[in-house]
Amino acid sequence: MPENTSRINCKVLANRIRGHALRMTHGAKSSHIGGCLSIADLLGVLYGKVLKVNPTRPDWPDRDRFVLSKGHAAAVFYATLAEQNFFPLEWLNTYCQDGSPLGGHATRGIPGVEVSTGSLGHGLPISCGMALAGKRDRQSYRVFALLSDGECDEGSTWEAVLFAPHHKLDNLVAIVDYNKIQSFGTVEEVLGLEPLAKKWQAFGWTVTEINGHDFEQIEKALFSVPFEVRKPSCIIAHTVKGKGVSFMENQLPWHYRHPNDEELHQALAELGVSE
Ligand SMILES: Cc1ncc(C[n+]2csc(CCOP(=O)(O)OP(=O)(O)O)c2C)c(N)n1
Ligand SMILES: [Mg+2]
Repeated sequence: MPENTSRINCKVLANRIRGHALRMTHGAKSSHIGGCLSIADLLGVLYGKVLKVNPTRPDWPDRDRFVLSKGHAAAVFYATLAEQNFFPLEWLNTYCQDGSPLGGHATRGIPGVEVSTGSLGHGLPISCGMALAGKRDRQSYRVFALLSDGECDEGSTWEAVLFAPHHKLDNLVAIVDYNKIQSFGTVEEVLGLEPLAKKWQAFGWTVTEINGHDFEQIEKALFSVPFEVRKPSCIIAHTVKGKGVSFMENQLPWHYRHPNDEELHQALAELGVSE
């Protein structure tokens, strides 16, 4: 079975993609570095170990599907795909520049990107469709959707949360990046979600809560899916927006701000990656 051939240590991968995302948002003067850094460890494990994908054949029919529902975190997603050889690393230098294939939100057509996302609240509904198609076609692939906590404010997300258990989609995994911050305020200030796990459970999902920066916990959860047969799985990952860069952690402005020269230098030094 063709699978990802370029597997590297998940922690190393997570650190590298943090470095790329910092350089990309600095170079493009673009937003969303905070929400990129909160999912780097999840992406490191997903692409380093879990997903059955093949960069030389991105449309391999049996591949697992990954949907970055929080499509504004495109920089770190593109960095992951480039590190995994879906396309050349050099493309990352063109991020958000005129004529580049890589825009500021995840875009279908770029090798490894299943769905265009960025308009929040669509990733889980689309993932439900993919999972239902897989069941009906008797395919073995799984569908992993990575959502933001902000997307749990949206009705379309909750329609999908209702839909998946009804259709017994145990090939579907929703991962919530619960970094507790949205664009202009904390989740608690904007629209509180608690008790979040109980809400997903009440809709019929099997739920586990993890520290989304603890590699053992991430791996254990992702290798245990489906948690129950005939039920979709939800992983609520408690994360830190801006994780890995001291002055970005839990700081609201880094949803929109890009690092200047000095901040980039300091951030890369903290991560121990080259300029
Ligand atoms: C439907 C929709 N409404 C508004 C936006 C603008 N927007 C971009 S990111 C964001 C919220 C950021 O918070 P969250 O969703 O929690 O993302 P994260 O913290 O993971 O970056 C919003 C409202 C959007 N992309 N799509
Ligand atoms: Mg958030």
